[in-house]
This record gives sequence, C-alpha cells and structure tokens, in this order.
Amino acid sequence: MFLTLRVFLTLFGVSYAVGAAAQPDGVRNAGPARRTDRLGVMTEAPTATEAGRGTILVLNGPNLNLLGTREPEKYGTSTLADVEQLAMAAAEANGFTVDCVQSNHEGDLLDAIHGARGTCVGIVINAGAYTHTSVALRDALAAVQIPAVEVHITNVHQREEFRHHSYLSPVCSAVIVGAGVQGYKLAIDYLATAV
Ligand code: CA2
Repeated sequence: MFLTLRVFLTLFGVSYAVGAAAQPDGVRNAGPARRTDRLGVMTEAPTATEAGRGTILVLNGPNLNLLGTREPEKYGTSTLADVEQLAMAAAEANGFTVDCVQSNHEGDLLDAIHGARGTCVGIVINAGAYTHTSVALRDALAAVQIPAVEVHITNVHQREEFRHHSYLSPVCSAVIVGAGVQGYKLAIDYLATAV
C-alpha cells in the first residue's frame, strides 16, 4: 500500500517539479536530483530529504535581477543567483525543494502564484516595487491560499514613505524586512515550522 502510494506521488511530483520543458521561462527548479527510470518512476528508495516536504516557490519581482550589480550599499553584494542558492540550501536543509522565479512583469508573477496552486506548499515573495502598488498580486496570494512570507532585503520602514505600505502584508503569514538576503533563509525556516 505504501509503495503504491509513493509511486503515485512520484509520478505527479516528477511531472511538475523536474520536467524542465514544462517550466515557464524564468523558473528554475533547485533541489535534490531524483533517480528515476525513463518513465519518471523512482527506481531507488528516496532519502529523507528526497521523500520531501514539497516545493517552496521563491518569487522575486522587478529589478531584483540586478542584485549584486548596483547599489551594493543598499542591497548588498549577493547576486540573484546567490539568493537562489541560499534559498535552495535552506529549503533542502528543511526537506523542501524550491522553484525560483524572477520576473520584471507583473503578469508573470501572477502566473507563477497561480501555478503554485497544487504544486507548492509555501511561497516566499519579494515583489520589489509591486509590493507597494499591486492589488493584483495581493488578490492572487489571497486566492491560492498557500502560506506566504513577504521578504524585503532592506528595512522599507526606514526608507521613503511610499515604501511603508504593502498591499501584500495582510495576506502573508509573516513579513521579514531589513535582514538583507538572509531574510530569504529566515522565511524558509519559518515556513518549515508552519507548513
Ligand atoms: O528591500 C527590498 O527587497 C525591496 O523589495 C527592493 C525593491 C524596492 O522597490 C522595495 O521597496 C524594497 C527594489 C528592488 C531593486 O533591486 C535592485 C537591486 C540592485 C540594484 C538595483 C535595484
């Protein structure tokens, strides 16, 4: 019974988490490799990590692709790739895999949130400037009903007044600001206690 159930889950898990061709542009799956046969069925027993607690969507919004290349005094020297690596390590340490998405386009971010329905157990979102403008992102997060953590690298409350308001905070389980890129790790560690 257990074996049958595991194979069933694996079939579906592979189809969404590993199939690179099925991923939209900008989506990178980062997690432990799975040993599967040509039909995608796991051929060896999974380790504790591979058995997995599911996938966390790590979503970065506009201009965050520039991390580490400009304004280091504000945003630090870590690149987006470093952040995604950090998130992957934090996820893996907690038995999750991550899907990392960055986009400068609001619609792509909406699609990624919608796509998390049924495939992701948690969301870490730094929506960049859309945080302060987007009712659409708030509605999407509310609609999918997946625990989400809002992250900002900088302490937005020490910055301009227009950054003090977030449309997303009321629909997120937690908000982490001003912890630098470590905020992504803190968000994943929190989700590990909450999902
Ligand atoms: O502090 C954060 O993480 C922000 O979400 C960053 C956004 C800003 O609009 C939010 O108010 C707070 C801006 C992201 C811009 O990222 C850059 C990174 C390096 C160089 C230039 C921009």
